[in-house]
Amino acid sequence: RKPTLAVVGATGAVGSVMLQILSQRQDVWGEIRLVASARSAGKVLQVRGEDVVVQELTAEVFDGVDVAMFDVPDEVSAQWAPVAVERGAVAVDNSGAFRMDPEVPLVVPEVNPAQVRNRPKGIISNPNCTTLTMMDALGALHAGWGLKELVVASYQAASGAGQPGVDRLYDELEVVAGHREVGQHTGDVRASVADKLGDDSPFPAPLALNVVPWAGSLKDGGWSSEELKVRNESRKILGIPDLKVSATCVRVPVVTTHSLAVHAVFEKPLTVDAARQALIEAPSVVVLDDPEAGEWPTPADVVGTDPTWVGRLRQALDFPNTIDLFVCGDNLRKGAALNTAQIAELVAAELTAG
Ligand code: 11C
Repeated sequence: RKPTLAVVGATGAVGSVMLQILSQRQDVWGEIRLVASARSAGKVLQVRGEDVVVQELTAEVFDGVDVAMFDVPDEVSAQWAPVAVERGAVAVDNSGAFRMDPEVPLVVPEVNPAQVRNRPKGIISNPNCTTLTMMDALGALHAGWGLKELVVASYQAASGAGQPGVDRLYDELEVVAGHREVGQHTGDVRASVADKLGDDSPFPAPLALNVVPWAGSLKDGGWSSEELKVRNESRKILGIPDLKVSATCVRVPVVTTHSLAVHAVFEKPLTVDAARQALIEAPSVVVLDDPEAGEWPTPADVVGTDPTWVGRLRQALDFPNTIDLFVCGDNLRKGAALNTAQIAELVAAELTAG
């Protein structure tokens, strides 16, 4: 029997991409059950070319389910993932609710696949999309040279804040489009956007014609929750508890695809050529790095693709054993839905093998 899958949060920004991914990958699933809040129950969505009616999130919906994926806010996962486990499912959770729980593995299949089986609570976590965007590349380099320190700046897309983030960016762009006087005086972007759209935004400042040095909530010392996730999750996935990490997370007016400028320091001496070769050989990394030809990854070219794209590889001029690079990845695919699907497929293979 092929295992039964439940997709909880099927109607959200990540859920919608999940349905495409499930329709495109090798089909390891028997029934696929789509689940969402009462508000979305009854909607008809397409997966694997078939119409499927969305069911309401209840305990009973997990009866007979082998694997339940959660693409929902932290508090919904915190409440419902344990319910799915009680009903007999393995939960694969894409929220932040369980990621740092020592009894919950945090898995990137290209980096630490064996951790999938280490799940005493029946829950496996999927990392934050910003962390995940650089993990395949850093995992490959860490395997060769031992990662010691990481300094990163992110350039995060609006869809990291879900469909409301995407809608807000498009609405703001519509407000400023064609107004060539806007963006030249202090506060004029903020005033035009607020005038037309109000202040109720997922972002703490206008995103159109702007960059916003903030993602998540305020934590001690002025850090954002997103920056602390990058630090803590990188340490856990790579298995380097004392990895030195400093992150600055920034939102940019891109719809989908997160980018990061990475400064990575290694234990052993490495050359750019050797690092490039290791990245070329890494299964899910594509190196696009020809500055003479003006070739490097950009979100506009990467969106909708599966790999981690790496470019701008340089030996840091003033730091030994250090490589600087730029990485881009679709935050809804490898950054969220694809990685969750890959984890779920590892569990399916385990269940099918008996
Ligand atoms: C963003 N990375 O771009 C966040 C969204 O911990 O799963 C994902 C938050 C999380 O806003």
